[in-house]
Amino acid sequence: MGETSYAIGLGSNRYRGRSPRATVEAAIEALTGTADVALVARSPIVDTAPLGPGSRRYANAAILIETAFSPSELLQATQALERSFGRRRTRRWGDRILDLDILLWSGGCWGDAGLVIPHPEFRQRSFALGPLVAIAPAWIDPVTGLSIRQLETRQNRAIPVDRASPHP
Ligand code: PH2
Ligand code: MG
Ligand code: MG
Repeated sequence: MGETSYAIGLGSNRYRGRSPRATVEAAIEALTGTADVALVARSPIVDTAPLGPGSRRYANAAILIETAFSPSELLQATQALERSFGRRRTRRWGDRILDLDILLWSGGCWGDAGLVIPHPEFRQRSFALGPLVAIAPAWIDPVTGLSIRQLETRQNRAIPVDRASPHP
């Protein structure tokens, strides 16, 4: 009743008392271990090469959740969790203890000063699409009209999404 689904991408590539993989595991438990957020599905945690200036490999995963939170409320919750794990905002794409990105939501598109859904770059990132395809292959990206499976296939073949037909 009034529940909304979201896909969340998780990433970690810094040790802080525990490994990136254990950090991602703990973050999934922390985010979904409350009455406000229910875990629907989770991907395996994968080990990925850093995209951008990061110096260490990442542990990445994706989860599907259900919650009555609006996108803004969920962003507040995910940012509070990032802070509680010790995240400090430094340079864009720098190494991070915990990154929680709202990738998709069942309401379609959202955009305000602090948050854009779908995540503007998830279609180009195999570390987001790989975990996502494990939990939501048939979810339709409202921007391109393509399913997550189609986006992941195209990403692997390196066909730019903006040249891909939405109705193959
Ligand atoms: N996140 C970034 C930048 N680069 N690379 C990998 N492999 N995984 C990530 O989660 C990641 C990244 C910015 O959020
Ligand atoms: Mg990110
Ligand atoms: Mg982020």
